[in-house]
Amino acid sequence: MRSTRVPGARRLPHDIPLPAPPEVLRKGPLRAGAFRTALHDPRTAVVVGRLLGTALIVCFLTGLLSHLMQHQPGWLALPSRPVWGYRVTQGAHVAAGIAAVPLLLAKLWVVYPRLYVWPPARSLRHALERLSIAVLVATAVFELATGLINIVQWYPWAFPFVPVHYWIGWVLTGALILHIGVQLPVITEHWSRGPEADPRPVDDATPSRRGLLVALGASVGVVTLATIGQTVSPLAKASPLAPRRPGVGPQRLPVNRTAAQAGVLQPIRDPEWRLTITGPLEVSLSRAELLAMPQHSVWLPIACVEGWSASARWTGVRIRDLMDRVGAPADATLRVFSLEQFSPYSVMEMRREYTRDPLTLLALGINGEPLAEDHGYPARIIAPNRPGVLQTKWVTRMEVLT
Ligand SMILES: Nc1nc2c(c(=O)[nH]1)N[C@H]1C(S)=C(S)[C@@H](COP(=O)(O)O)O[C@H]1N2
Ligand SMILES: [Mo]
Repeated sequence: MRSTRVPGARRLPHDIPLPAPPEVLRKGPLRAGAFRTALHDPRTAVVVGRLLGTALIVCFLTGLLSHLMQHQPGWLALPSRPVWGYRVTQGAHVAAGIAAVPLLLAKLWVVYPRLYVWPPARSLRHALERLSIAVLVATAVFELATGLINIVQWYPWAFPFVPVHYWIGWVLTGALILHIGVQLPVITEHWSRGPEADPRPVDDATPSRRGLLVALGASVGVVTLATIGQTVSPLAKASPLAPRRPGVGPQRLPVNRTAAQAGVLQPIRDPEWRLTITGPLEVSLSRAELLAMPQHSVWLPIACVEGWSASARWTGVRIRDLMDRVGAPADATLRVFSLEQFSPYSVMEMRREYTRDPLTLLALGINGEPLAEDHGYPARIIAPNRPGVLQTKWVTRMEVLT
């Protein structure tokens, strides 16, 4: 092994020649030549950074969309088409988040020598810049970690995941934009490969940049393939790490929360179950009466916020037919109540884009069979292009809001 001193070993990613720390501190990461590989350079930081930045921006935009679909502001009309829209955007949200994990690890490895710049803060501006990096790293780690833990359905924290994941996403995006702004000169300078851009490995034990990027590409490929089958059905068998897979579950559809977990077994098995609809008029319908109404079949996906999705053939009564029964105005909003109580799924609202859509059903059957208890028996909502959390199961009452 050659033991040449790495040229510019104390020239860290900003290309700023750094003053040496005081003699007593020149140990460990603070000694000259502490970082032997040439891959802690700005070009590698830019190449990895733009991949990571792209993944994080995809996460932010798809996450924002998901938030708007779940908390629809009054001024925003949502499209109920394409029916698979949310399946694609939320699948992309989770896939980009998973791909961002190896990208973030690689990026942190490339730039971590900058932790040891000397002096730790040259000026107020430099100190603030370093603080913003601390916020960026902390929020990125937090978002990816909580997202991952959430999709495996483990909720070990004492805070509500959805609003915290959402608001930290804004902080992360702000810190990311600031970082891109501050680093813009470095980014533009190293965006394209320079003549001496691919540094030769220092010795046999250190990788080349190409080697690093190939390994990184392979890691992203493996984690993506191992999980993407949760939404891309033909790849389900190739995805051993997918928390849930299309086709696996009662009636070939995954279940998020079973009837037993939701504590609804007793009321849904009650032969006296009836659906009450209130509006200008009021009706109460048994399952047999609902089955006697015109039945429609639709092929629609359940697309869970946690990234899995699966299509099924749903059969039941059109929501707009039920609303007509109680004399609801065409643009009325519908509030739907589940038998499940004290849960975020107990009440759901649906505006006219969905209620008037001929594909929106009160489903009574799935894939040619009566709904399984875990899929919402005796009746559930299924609507096109909507987050799974709004596809309310075990419906008991609907209220027309006028
Ligand atoms: N009442 C009620 N409805 C619910 C849920 C629930 O826990 N309780 N889970 C929701 C979520 S998060 C999803 S993804 C879908 C899952 O539907 P499935 O179990 O029939 O596949 O139902 C939705 N409807
Ligand atoms: Mo879900």
